[in-house]
Amino acid sequence: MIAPLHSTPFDDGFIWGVASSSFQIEGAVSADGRTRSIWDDFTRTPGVVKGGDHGDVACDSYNRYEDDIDLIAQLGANAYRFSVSWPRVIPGGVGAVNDAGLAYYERVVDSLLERNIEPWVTLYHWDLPSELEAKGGWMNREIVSWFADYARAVVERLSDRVSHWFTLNEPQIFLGHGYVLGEHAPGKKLARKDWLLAAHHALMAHGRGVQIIREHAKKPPVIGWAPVGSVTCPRSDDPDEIELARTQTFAIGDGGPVNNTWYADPVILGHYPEDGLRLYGDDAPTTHVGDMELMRQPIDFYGVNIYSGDLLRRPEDNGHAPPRWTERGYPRTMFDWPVRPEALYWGPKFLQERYGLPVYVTENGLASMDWVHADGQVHDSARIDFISRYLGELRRAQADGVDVRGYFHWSILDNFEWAEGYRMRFGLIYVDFETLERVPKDSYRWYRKIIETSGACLPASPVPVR
Ligand code: GCO
Repeated sequence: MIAPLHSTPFDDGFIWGVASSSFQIEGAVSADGRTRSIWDDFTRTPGVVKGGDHGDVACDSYNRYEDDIDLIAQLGANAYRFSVSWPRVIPGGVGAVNDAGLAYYERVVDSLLERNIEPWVTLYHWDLPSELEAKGGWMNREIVSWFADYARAVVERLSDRVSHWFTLNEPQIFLGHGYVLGEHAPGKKLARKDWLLAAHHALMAHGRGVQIIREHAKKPPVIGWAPVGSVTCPRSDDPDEIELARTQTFAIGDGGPVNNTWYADPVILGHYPEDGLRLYGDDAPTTHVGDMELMRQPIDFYGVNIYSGDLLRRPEDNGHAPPRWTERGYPRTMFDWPVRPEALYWGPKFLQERYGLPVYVTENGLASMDWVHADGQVHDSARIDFISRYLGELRRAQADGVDVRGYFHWSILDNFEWAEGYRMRFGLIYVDFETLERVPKDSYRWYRKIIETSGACLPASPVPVR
């Protein structure tokens, strides 16, 4: 445990949260009218998920949400980011609303509010109803109206108590891994023209979702989204390097699906980035009248999921990145992601400069090799150090004038980590996936102290990772 050096706290009113998603924690995949999602289907494809894991039980949070919310309350968190499962709410994806499905989320919301925890609801965190995928999924332009109907059902039921909303979680990843690499559901490997069309529809669905929330919310809504943040960090404080890092952060790069601007520029600036349009050429989607205006619905914050960052590629590197893996022996998480705390300084800073919105870090955390030690505790010192370093950098960004307003740790519980199954443990709470017992890790207690002191217990200044 790092010695609690008293240092500057985060600003008053800073949001201290934890995050999860429906398919990764709920289980109960057939309970109360829920129908299949693309992840139920994908996990049944032999060989695609480590260990043949699936989400049938997961953390069984569908049945244990009260206990989990008690643990969130004992943490002192004032916000909980979770997602609603589309196939629970509208079985089959379109048509009749399933009252029992919505009733579950009402119970979750009421439990949170009873404990003075603000619900932050993600409408789409990857569990697309299987029937919609059969109709083309994100490739079908009708998904915009399908998503609108789903969003309206959720907002009409919950918005008298929920005011914070995310439309989509990480379009770069659900499109990139699901429709390009084939490593996530639905396991497709589309041509560039096709995944770009799917992305176009996803951005339109985002915009339509914002409209629906604003039209039907019963409380004034605060609306954003949660894309992944791809951050290039300078390798010094040289202003030219910082400018080059900024440029590289917002470049379309090799034209793959994981970048910032192909998604954020339409959503916030109202147009696709020029470098992307040049690179994609005829593969770029045909935009119909009104498409870009629909995408560009005003949002209230930029939520961003940042876990790591790249290092600046200097001209003398001949455009080649210092590949993450060549930094000999550089610290990495169990997912092989470099520990790059400065990504939580430069990412929020660069994003706010470009898009002018308040920033919330809506996911940050690491997979580490956690197990219950002989003393019955989980001594996850790597997570403690990780959290301390990343939050130290986020606080530095806030002190330097970046309007960063909150942090949601990923995740409250060890959970189903997509193609990795249950082997990648991201939780502040250890889950025994045989007994489903929860064991708060050392990092849970450290995050509780951080929340109590609003960061004043963090080291006074960041210590470079080595
Ligand atoms: C994502 C998803 C989460 C992941 C987490 C760890 O960012 O990929 O939002 O569902 O579990 O990021 O990979």
